[in-house]
Amino acid sequence: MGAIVQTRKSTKDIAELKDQDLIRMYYYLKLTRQFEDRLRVLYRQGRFPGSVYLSTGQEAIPVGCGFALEPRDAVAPSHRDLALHFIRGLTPREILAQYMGKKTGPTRGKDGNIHFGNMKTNTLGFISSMAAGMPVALGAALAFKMRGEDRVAAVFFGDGAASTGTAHESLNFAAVFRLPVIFVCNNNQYAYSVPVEKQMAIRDIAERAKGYGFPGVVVDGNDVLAVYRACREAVGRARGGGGPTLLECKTMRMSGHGEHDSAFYVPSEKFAEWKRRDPVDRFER
Ligand SMILES: Cc1ncc(C[n+]2csc(CCOP(=O)(O)OP(=O)(O)O)c2C)c(N)n1
Repeated sequence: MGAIVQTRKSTKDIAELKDQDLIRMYYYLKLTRQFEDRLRVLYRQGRFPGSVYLSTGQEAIPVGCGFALEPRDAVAPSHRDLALHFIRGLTPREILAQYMGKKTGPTRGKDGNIHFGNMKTNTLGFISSMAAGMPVALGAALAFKMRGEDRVAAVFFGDGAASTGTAHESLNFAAVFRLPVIFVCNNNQYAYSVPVEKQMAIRDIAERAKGYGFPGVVVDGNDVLAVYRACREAVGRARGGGGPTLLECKTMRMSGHGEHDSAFYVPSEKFAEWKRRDPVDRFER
């Protein structure tokens, strides 16, 4: 039996969402898209000391999960989860200050792009894209469990990171200690220039969870309601003592790895195909 594939058909948990929540979800999808479009322009104008890593095309993942988690839960966002920072209260002005290396940014000018967090909002600082946030999130989850707190931790990472040793050790550790953790993998088809089919021999990353002894779920990562529902279920399992879940959100990175990368290696048909599934347009419709 393979990984569980979830579709949007069941609306059971979505029914919990009020109109106001749906409007807020839409707000964060749009805010992230428009803010990142602006970052792209500023980068090209040479206004930032470092590079820029964007989440265009993947916004539904941090938004869907951001709404499925409670503020008391810990999140460890990846470099493609800007929406999570907005949902947890950082402002566009603060993020811009971060990119410009100003003292009004979350690292007060110590970093020029994505390496920041905010302990006041239970947002663990981003270390590296290659799964380094996983053991830290496990530490948070272990602390919650040992203290008997009703909190979970969610850690976000890419398909490339999913194949590192750290990721495998983390999945195993979480399983053995039955930690209240949600592993959210954005499978955006590329790890830098390497397509996913060239770095793993399986179709669904979620399949790996079975080898460690917990559920793996495949979800349409471009459907914010499907992501919300799948994450909500995983959060419920973690809170109830049922341990971890690996949530694989299928999506597409609709730009280069960073804005310094033209993504010349991605066939244009692939971009066109995924553009039709754009998460913001879909939710709007
Ligand atoms: C130890 C280490 N090796 C290499 C890199 C460079 N690097 C940054 S992101 C990345 C690929 C990440 O791919 P994936 O996990 O699929 O995430 P995505 O960027 O596609 O969201 C690489 C190789 C790094 N940051 N750290």
